[in-house]
Amino acid sequence: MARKKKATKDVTRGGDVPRTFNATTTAFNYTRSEVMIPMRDGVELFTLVMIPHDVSKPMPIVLTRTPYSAARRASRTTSPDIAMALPAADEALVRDGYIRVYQDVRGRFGSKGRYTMTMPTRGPFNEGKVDQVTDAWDTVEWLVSNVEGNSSRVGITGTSYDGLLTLMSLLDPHPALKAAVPVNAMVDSWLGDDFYRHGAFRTVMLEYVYRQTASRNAAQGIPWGYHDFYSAVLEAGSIGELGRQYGADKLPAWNRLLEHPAYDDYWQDQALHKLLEKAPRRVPVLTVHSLFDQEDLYGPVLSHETLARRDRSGNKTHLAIGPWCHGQQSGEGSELGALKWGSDTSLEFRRQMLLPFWAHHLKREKPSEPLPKVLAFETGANRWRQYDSWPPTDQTKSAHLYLHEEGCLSFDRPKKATESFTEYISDPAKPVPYRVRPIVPSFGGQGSTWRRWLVDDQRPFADRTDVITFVSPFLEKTVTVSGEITATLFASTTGTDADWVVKFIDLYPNEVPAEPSMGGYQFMISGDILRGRYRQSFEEAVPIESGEVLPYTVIMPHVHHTFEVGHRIMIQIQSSWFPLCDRNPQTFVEQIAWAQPADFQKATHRIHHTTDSASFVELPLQAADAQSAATRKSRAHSRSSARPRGSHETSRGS
Ligand code: PG9
Repeated sequence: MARKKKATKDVTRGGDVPRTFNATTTAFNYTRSEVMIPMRDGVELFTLVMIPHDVSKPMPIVLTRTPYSAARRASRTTSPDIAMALPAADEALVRDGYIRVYQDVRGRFGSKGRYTMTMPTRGPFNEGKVDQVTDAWDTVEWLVSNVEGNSSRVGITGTSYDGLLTLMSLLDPHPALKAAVPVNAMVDSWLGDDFYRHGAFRTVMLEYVYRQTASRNAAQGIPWGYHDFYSAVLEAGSIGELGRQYGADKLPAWNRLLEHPAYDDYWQDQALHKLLEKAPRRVPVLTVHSLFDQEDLYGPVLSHETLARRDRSGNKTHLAIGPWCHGQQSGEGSELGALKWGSDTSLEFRRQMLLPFWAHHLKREKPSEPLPKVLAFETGANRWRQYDSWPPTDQTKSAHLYLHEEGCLSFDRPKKATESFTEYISDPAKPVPYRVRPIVPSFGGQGSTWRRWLVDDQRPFADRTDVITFVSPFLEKTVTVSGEITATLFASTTGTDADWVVKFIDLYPNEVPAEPSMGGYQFMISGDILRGRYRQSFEEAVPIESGEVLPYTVIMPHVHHTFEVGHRIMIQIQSSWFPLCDRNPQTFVEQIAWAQPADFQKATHRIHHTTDSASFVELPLQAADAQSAATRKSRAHSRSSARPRGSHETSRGS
């Protein structure tokens, strides 16, 4: 006789959590799989594959490789809709029948293996058998062989670090790789992306390296103990000391950055625009560049130039330039800080350029009109323009805008033969802030507005005695600048080293009726720093001869901007940009990262404006503007020129 099971009221026995529980996914319009893909050295990489249902044809794959967690990119909600689980910009892709794949690079998050930050390609700085080039190759091979329903056509894309990985996949592209979209890619991190800006160290990188390498999962942020990053960096003294205080001297990636202050073989061997020179030029590439990218302002244009030069067919290389901060092309793009562009430029780019590019190369759907080689948003005029090349040198003429006495700017060369300079005292104890304080730590800080700092109003700095300003008369005609600008400063210092920061600014009319808060706004179109010790060669630091008038060439980020009638052009010059960049002690020392308190000395700097030492900014002006600049040459360059009639018609954001 079967024994009767004793009834129990105990609800705690097995606990409430079953050993296995599979959620019902019948309503889901996609399959999400997590796979470990083996690389050639046996290391397995965590990969998330999102396959939309209800697509009858084989589907192309769009892959992103990242150090920032694949799982986080594809787990937004528990909705049955694939688009709800993915970043917003992926919606159009998955609706359109693409398989979306995200992968953690080796040593990060779900992937096995060891992480090396911005791992150099195989060579003197990586003696192993694998790198991001082989990992991309092995991943594509696995995906086309194993993912159900794929069409054997793969595209790769990513922003910033993921953009660097995108470009690396082009160094030895798998045959199934048919298109690439590097966005805001870090390409040359000494010249101007992320780690250095022409020799000046970007202190914000401490925060980045710490988060990236203190743990596998980016779980640890720096315990700053400061709301104002300015004070944190200033009080530490040197950047080496700052890192040491937070234990970063135990992080190999941090030490590597400080060990290579000059543009040595470590940086040059990794510079992707140089590596791409030797790579096969087979894969169509759409490069995306943001005009106000607070992190990677140089890379995209540099790598595009190499790719375009090496594209013999002339039809595999495209460039999109938008009025965005880092990564903004994938979000909402109708404004940045106080600047309004009049429409959602990010959406326009994705619809007009990105999706047709993928469709053309991954689905073989020809666009109704050939895609422009260059699609560039012109700030100021707030419109998209198309060009055959970037910079559009066939449409521009170089013009020199000279610095003059009494803070004037003009296309005329100064006439004075001697003794004409503007002088300021640069005190490392009171460096010029790059933003209005308090400056909340960039990446991790609560309430940080780091993403939009490049468009901050520069007015608060113009009044400092250690920031000198030069202003043009009110413009009577529009002036359009397209391409790279450089400043040549003839400067002298009482110190033996110095930094030179040049900011190129659109000075708004005193009143802007359509948007009163923009009256007198100082909009920095471009700006950069040169560490004076690298004036002769980026590869070698040499002291400055105290008191000597020497030329310094400050290379600045590309612009595509129209100064409207009634606006003025302004140049600001200063010798610190803190704590965006570390302080120059102004006394020559071998290692600025480890400068001692006594090395930081006040110095008097002079910017000269005589006929022979005529400091100027070189501008690529659109041809018509260059002509009218030439005819304006003989006009007076008085700062007090009357405001022209009609300046109230200045339009913004329309
Ligand atoms: N700009 C970031 C970065 C890339 C590579 C190295 C260091 C920083 C990024 O957004 O990925």
